[in-house]
Amino acid sequence: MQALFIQGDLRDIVEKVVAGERLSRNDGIRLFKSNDLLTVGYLADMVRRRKHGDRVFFIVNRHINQTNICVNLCKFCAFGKEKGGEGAYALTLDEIEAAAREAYPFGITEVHIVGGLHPDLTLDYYLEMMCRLREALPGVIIQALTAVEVDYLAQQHSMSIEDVLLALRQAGLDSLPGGGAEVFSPRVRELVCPKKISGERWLEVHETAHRIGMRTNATMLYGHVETIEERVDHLIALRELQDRTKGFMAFIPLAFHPRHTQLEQVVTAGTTGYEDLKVLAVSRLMLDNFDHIKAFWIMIGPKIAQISLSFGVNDFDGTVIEEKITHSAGAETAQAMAKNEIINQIKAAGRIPVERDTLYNVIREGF
Ligand code: V47
Repeated sequence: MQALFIQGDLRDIVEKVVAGERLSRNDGIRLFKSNDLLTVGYLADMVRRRKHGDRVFFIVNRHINQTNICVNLCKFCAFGKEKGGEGAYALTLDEIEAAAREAYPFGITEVHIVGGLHPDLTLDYYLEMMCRLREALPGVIIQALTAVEVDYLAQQHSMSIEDVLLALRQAGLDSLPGGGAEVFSPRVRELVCPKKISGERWLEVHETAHRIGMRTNATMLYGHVETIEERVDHLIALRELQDRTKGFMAFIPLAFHPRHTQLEQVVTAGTTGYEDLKVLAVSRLMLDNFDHIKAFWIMIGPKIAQISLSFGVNDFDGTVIEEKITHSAGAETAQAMAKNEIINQIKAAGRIPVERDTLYNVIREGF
């Protein structure tokens, strides 16, 4: 009821959120255009609290980027390299297994593996990767391969998306991460990632994963050439798919880092903390059918990630251990955050830390 006393331009949206009504495209645009960040955040916090109370999830995980060799070379990406180019690499399966084994004693429950579209890494490489990780790290969940990588394997082998996913699952893949979504608008894709699969195809891969019972995440790369309307359309496309499948677990907005990318001359600065908080909050409000909104501290920094816990976020990701994609593009954050540090950040925000696995099963609560 307290929210009803808020005055100003957003009053009708406040009433909708208090009543638990779905927000429209126009509401989303107005929220993004509003400079009343505290009201937007207050509303997102109200929704978060309804869904999760004081609990904030985190995960003990290890990211591995198997290769930076990529045939797409998107303009927003400083990580991708041409085959044979300076700094190009592809990890062997032994190296990947060793990296995962090294992290096992830290109590990881997830390995998160994404990389470039390497023309010579076939489905067999990935199937063996899954089998070896499954065997080497019993109980650890494998979240790997963006929709873009899954599509590339399907093209390489003239297979359907479903058959690729079924083969990978049989070998040990549990879940798809949310990368590669960028912004679905064809205009934006033409400007920043002309060779990448379309937004429709990205959604189709996730819909297929959901159909075979695989849970996935979703992202949006913001802070480059996209308009507010294109952001809202992206969120609504995700919301519509989620209405049909209920297969998404979390949404993670990704803050664009311009350094060393082909967009460096066009987008001269990274996102601001104000924008990061607004994107997280509006995402919470628009994605009413998503359980979790996740802050990836690697991209927005631990301080904004912590404050975002009062702006709609209920998941603080993660220990990570090693991150190459954002750090290639100038990220100044650390590579890893110790589990205790994450717990401290959450507690200092007045919340209850809950360790989860990839699928949001609770591992431990009450630290
Ligand atoms: O797909 C690439 C993005 C993604 C840049 O699913 C960039 O739980 C910022 O998807 N600046 C990979 N972002 C990371 C990702 C992710 C991260 C954390 C959790 C999850 C999850 C997924 O990073 C890429 C692309 O969209 N990216 N270049 C850049 N310069």
